[in-house]
Amino acid sequence: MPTLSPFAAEVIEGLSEQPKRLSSKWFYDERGDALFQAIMAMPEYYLTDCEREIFQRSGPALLSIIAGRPFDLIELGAGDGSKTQHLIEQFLAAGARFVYRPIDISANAIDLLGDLIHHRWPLLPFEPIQADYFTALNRLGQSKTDHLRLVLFPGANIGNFNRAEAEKFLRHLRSFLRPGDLLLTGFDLKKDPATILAAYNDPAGHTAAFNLNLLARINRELGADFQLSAWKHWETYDPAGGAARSFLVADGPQTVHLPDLDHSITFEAYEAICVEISQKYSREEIRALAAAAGYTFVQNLEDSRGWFADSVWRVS
Ligand code: AVI
Repeated sequence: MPTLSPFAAEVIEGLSEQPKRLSSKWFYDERGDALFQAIMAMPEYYLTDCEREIFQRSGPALLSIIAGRPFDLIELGAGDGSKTQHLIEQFLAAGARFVYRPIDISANAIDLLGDLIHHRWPLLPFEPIQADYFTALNRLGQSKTDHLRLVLFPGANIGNFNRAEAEKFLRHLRSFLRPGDLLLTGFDLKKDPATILAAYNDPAGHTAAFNLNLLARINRELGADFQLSAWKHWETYDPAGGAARSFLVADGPQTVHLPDLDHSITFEAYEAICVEISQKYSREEIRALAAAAGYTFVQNLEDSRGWFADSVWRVS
């Protein structure tokens, strides 16, 4: 058997489990990126607007926590950096001394962001790192600077881990930071279940297309023969636990072949694959997570509706 790529290995492992599952981290190929942009632009997906509002007005609060020290503004998964530019604008207007260090695995995203930053603020120190988060943080850990670090992990990406995985990720992140460094993490807050469900169950079908693209990607990259029309997007929200879950449900019994991997998978009628968890938090749960992962809670920066929190923690 040839050595499997990480994608192939995870697909086979997840689809061999009971219940079947796939990780949402594989959503983001080129088509998935475009579909996620469409999701962020739709009216039901409130998360992006909430966080933009927070970033538009949180510069002074963050600068008062930083208390005049020079700092590195490190952004995990910077993408197009559009929300962070609101913070940069406020930081520069207040005369703050900082270096902008976005981290992104995509060279293309870093290049586009670089063009934009150089055009808008030619004098802003800009030192991007093209790598995965932990490789980049490790590299930063070896640099000699005595700057304080303000690490941004925005966008409710933490919600795509379950509670135990989130704690493990945040602990690991802390191991690359120094006492006194700051972490800002975006959390979608628990709210009216109807509002949450609508954000993941839009009538235009963008979320369904986004989720189905995962099966299409398995077809494209692993030579499988999923029939996309035989799968239906199904969303649930559990208001007690706070998890929105996305499923793809088979509308009849079927066998999917992966000839390149010498593998096939059978599905019973109405068998479901869990493809994403989007965990929502209460304010109390955010504080508890900070403590469990080894941080001191500093402050929640919230939007005017109280739907989203960018929570600021200090490395204890
Ligand atoms: C990237 N992540 C925070 C999104 C979320 O809300 O869980 C992904 C997403 N899935 C469906 N819509 C958006």
